[in-house]
Amino acid sequence: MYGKPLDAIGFVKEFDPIVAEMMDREFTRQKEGIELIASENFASPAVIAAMGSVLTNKYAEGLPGKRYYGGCQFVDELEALCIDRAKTLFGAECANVQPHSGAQANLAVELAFLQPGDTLMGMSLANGGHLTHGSPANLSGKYYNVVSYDVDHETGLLDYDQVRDIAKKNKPKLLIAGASAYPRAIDFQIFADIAHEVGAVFMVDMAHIAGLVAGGAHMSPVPYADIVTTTTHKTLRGPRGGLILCKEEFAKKINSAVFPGIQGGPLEHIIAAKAVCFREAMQEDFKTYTHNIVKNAKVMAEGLLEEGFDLVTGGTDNHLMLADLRPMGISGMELQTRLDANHITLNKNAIPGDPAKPSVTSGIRVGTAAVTTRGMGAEEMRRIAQCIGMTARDFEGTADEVKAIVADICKKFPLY
Ligand code: DSN
Repeated sequence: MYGKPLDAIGFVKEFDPIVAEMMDREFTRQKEGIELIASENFASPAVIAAMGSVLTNKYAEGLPGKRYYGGCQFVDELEALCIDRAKTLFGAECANVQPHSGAQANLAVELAFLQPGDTLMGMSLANGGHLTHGSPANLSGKYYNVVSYDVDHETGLLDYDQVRDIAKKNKPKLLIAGASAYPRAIDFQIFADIAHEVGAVFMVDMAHIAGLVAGGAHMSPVPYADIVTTTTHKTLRGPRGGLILCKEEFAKKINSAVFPGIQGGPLEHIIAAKAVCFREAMQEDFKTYTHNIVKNAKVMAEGLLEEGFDLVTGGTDNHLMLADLRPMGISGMELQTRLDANHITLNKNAIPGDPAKPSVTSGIRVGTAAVTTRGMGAEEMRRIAQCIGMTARDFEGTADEVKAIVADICKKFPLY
């Protein structure tokens, strides 16, 4: 599917060599490094071209056919197409393609269904949830009465009985499933049953797994949830942005919560790129890509175990895994810093019940979406796992060898 992206950097350089040089250094970093951040990916040249287009010039507050500005006839067509594609791709009744991000999508849902002080239940940030699922540092934690569920600190697994008990005791108005750092499949049917038992609206934030869902590599939450939110740039591999899917009965509430509730003008250039992304995700090769992400994650997990890492839950069902570094005697921050120096990018991550500060952590999160997009397979996963092991055990002694392996892999699997 890849051609080459347009020469945006060269174009910028003609007027602004300072910005162009910064863009170029970032592009070089992407090309010459191994990207393991579980929430990142490489968008296609067509997605990137749509983002960098004249559509950015247009104001279009409102919805297709009901705008507050003139001249919206073409962006109306485009946004309507994007909505249709989102509905088709995920089998949803309704879609709002305007959220600028996943965080905006989540806040819109919370605004739509909760009054300040109402009870919101989500997975705690420290155990793999997201800021917008009720973290005290986020608006969701400040405006609503938050009750959180954790994973079991021994097994690292979701304890659905615990979720049910907490829900029954606290009767949340909104129950959120979905995570930023959970390596196993989530059973949305059980969550839906719990939500129904306590009369909660059930929302799934599928941001991390949206691509897997689109490609059939993870159970879809759409048949079970009242509302599904997502980003469009993680495993889904589109532009940086958000999306809300919902049942017909909630569409009006959701649409007004997005605009005028929390946003002004939609980003029509990003909406065009979302439409391109959805078309890409309907292709046969996208299915293959998503199944390969999961295969690669399993091989990476085996490789990390062989290197002596302890994996939370012992492995992965999706695109990511969490390594508990305590047996290796190194913090997440230290390993992230060392790997950065060796041109391997990932992020430090708290592990369940982590005794270390969030800025330090005892773990790392490893994702395989971006390396799969570059075409890498089992052999590369094993080599990368070895590089992570070498870097953790003997950074100074192995740095040259690791950098050479990274350079070799990147040369064999060029980005674009
Ligand atoms: N920041 C994203 C992640 O890395 O998982 C979640 O929004």
